[in-house]
Amino acid sequence: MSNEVDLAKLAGEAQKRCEGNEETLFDKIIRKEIPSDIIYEDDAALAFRDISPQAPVHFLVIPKARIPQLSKATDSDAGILGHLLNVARKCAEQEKLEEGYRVVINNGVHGAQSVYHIHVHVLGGRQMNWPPG
Ligand code: DGP
Repeated sequence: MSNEVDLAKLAGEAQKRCEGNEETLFDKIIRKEIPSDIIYEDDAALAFRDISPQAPVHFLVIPKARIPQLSKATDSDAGILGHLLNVARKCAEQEKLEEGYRVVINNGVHGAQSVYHIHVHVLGGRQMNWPPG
């Protein structure tokens, strides 16, 4: 199989996920069908440690009602999007990231998004570099 075909397949699969009709493993994490290290939960949001941490502290904040990605959000999602950032801030405080931290939302193929359930990455506990790769 050529590299172009592989890339096209990957893009097609990503596009399908972008439609937002498919569950992701984060829905299973919300329903506690997959174990995760949850650090915060309320009726609208969940925060849990990333399975593949890229910093001493690395957790994800997700809405319980799935929005597949930032570019699929609408103006009516402003409340939940704001809530995710508030949860990120409170969890960062709880995790004692007093020296600062990085907040990242990967969006779509060029953003290297791999799970199509919007999530806010919070990374801290070490000096971050800029620009990101
Ligand atoms: P992104 O590339 O922005 O879509 O990030 C998805 C993140 O989700 C990635 O950093 C790894 C994390 N992740 C994937 N599967 C699991 C899982 O089963 N449990 C947890 N805790 N994190 C996961």
